[in-house]
Amino acid sequence: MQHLDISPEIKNALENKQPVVALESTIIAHGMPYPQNVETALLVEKTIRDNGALPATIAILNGKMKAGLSHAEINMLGKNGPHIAKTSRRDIPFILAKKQSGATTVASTMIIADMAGICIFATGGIGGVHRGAAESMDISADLQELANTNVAVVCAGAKSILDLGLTLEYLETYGVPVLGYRTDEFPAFYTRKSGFGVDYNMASPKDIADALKIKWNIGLKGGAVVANPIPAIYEPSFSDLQDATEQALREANEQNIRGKKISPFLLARIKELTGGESLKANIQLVLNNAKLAAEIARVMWGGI
Ligand code: PSU
Ligand code: MN
Repeated sequence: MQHLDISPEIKNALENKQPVVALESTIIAHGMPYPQNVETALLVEKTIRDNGALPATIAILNGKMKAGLSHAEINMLGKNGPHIAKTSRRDIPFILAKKQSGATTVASTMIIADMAGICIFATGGIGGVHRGAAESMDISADLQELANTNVAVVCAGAKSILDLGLTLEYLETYGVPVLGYRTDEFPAFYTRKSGFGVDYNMASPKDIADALKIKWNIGLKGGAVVANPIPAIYEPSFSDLQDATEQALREANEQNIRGKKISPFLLARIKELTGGESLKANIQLVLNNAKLAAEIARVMWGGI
């Protein structure tokens, strides 16, 4: 396709049915500060390779949708972070038409992964229904994408800056399965527990891959959330995190921060307020998700 550029390595892997894991770029450009964003993105790619799959980081660069970035391209996204447009479903054609670059969210990464033929995707956390959504109507386009696009998203749940109960209700309405990897509880990103359950507790990558294959083989469109709790040793102190989250939410409200700016603002503020502890946890949970996604991709297609 004219607008899609798949790197030769990823193209070759897909043609030969080798396992590939998609990765998003909003987390690089807007989710973490430089240089930790670039270091993490490269380490995530390495983790996927070490676990027997190939990483395809997805972004829009100079008016082309890309699956599979070079290290220089990842570095460019990380360095220019805030100046790169956060690009969700609605934005894609406009960034392409203007030959600009865009950092893809979970929603737009799913779209491009699906076009490229990749169905497993690893990230940190998905967007969801924001607290106060009954007033603001702030519901991430990620949820609607999960309803429609055949890509499974391996994540550490969703942040407690969101309304997790409403997020899970929304996913239920749209028929998106929420799987817990060796857990009965939906994790809350930095923490292993949220007080909310998952639909199915999955014991192994193979069990996850088998159910996904059936879902798509029988023509049930849409994705799945594979919720993988942060390893206990990397879980930050719950009360510090809760205090930081509450304060960041208050400040966002006072400063009238809305729309696509809110998630990056809260992430950066929580990092400052926890003295960097939240960022350390964020990096570890992403690596943990990359490993699981590679394992699922591997059993889906067989090893490389
Ligand atoms: N949650 C995180 N880190 C992130 C994001 C979410 O912990 O970087 C990013 C993802 O790219 C996600 C996007 O798709 O924020 C959701 O933004 P919004 O709520 O504006 O749809
Ligand atoms: Mn939003």
